[in-house]
Amino acid sequence: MRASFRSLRLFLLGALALAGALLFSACGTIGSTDAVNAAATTTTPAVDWTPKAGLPFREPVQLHASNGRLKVRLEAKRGSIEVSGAPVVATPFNGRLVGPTLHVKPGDTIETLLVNATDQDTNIHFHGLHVSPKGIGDNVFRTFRPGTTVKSQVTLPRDHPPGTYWYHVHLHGLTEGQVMGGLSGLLIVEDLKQLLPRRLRGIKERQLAIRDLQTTGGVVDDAEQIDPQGPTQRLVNGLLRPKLSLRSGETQLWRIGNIGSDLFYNVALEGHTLQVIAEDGSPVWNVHPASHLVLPPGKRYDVLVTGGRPGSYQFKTLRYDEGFEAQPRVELASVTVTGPRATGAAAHPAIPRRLRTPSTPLGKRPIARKRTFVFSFGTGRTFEALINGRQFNPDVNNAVPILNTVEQWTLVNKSNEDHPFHIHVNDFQVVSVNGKPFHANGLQDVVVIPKNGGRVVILNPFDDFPGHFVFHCHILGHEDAGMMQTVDVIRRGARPTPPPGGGMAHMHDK
Ligand SMILES: [Cu+2]
Repeated sequence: MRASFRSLRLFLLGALALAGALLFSACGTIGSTDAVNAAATTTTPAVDWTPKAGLPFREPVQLHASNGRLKVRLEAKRGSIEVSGAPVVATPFNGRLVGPTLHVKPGDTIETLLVNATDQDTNIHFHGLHVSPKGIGDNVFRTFRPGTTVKSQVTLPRDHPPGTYWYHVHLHGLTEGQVMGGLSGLLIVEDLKQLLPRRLRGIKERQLAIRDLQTTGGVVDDAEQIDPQGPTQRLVNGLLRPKLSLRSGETQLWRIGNIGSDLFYNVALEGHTLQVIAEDGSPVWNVHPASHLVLPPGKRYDVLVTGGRPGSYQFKTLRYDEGFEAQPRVELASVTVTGPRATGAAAHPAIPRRLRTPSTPLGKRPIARKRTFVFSFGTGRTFEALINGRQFNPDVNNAVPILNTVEQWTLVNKSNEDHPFHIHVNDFQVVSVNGKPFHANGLQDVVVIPKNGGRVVILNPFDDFPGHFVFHCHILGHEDAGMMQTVDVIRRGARPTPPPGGGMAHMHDK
């Protein structure tokens, strides 16, 4: 659901784009950065974007920790970048639509320097990591001002679950547009393959960071709302329908993550079964086959894929009905299975049923408290997305759990659209969906609350880390419109404190 002025605005910008394109073709090619910046700031499109389909599959830039530390500089800057073989004006990290993939091991420290070369406030969140939300940690109450360079530092526990995570900007009110502009990337906590039988530990890995890109004449309008029903291109690692291959009989580990702002995906590989070994960075309790996997924004699955009969197959997103809108069936990548059938070390048809998994079900722990949160839309003239009838208030603690207790939360959806619930710092266990017991296969950090009265009950552990953090709908247009609340986890006997920094500085400027 979005404000309706958007389509009119897009129409007007489209007309501008056409006029701009005619003007620029008369003036020749735009080569200089100044011209691009001028084009970007006036929203006059620089170039049209016609992505090339069928380029070879390519992964993002890979950055690895060494000696227990990963230092990474992430520069958010507007400019002309190449996306799937064609120029786009966007505001990504380090000049690429998909940020670098960060690789760490349990126990490592990630140190980021975010260079904010944009004209907007921003900040950073390490989605799914079980780390401290305090200080310069995974603290989304901070505001990184334009023209500043801000350090963040998180240290993963030594028993941190291995799997696929991601990072993205998380500045309330601007998150959707900034993620659309390119401020997100994958984060991999290593050693997931060590939980597999020995014969599978050397298999090839692939990262599939899925997101869409909406442009107006080749310019990503990251200052404004996105139109989730408008024309868009669904990309894998920033590529339109890239080509990849595996050998018949070969098993690969695919790390599939939805790092986009708003859209759901419902992925499937024609003629193949996806064997899920981790969900949201949590290794599963039972490996399970899936013909398709629903990935709302923020969701990740680590799956084993074994090449079938030689041939060409579509990796696609199937139609998915979110309620207010439905996502279409679209090809995401083209997969060639090559023959003859792999033998020896590469051939591993036997998929294990269990992993050596470190996490345990939460059901045996006592429930310290029960809470209910109702997700709905406002009825006013402006678009408002609400939890318990309210928009996000940066100065209020909405829940104050006691450290190292488990709470049972009931999440209710009183709107006509699915809402993917996400909470920072701790993973939860789903115990029922729409009144039916849910046999969880592990912990997770994103769950869809079904539309039209849907009800999800979760067990929420508040382990290890006191401090303030948030839970929210991960359709970022909804989060920006207010569908977010604050948790303050306190030690038993302690008093809650106001959210840090007097809330979020940028919200007090207005
Ligand atoms: Cu939502």
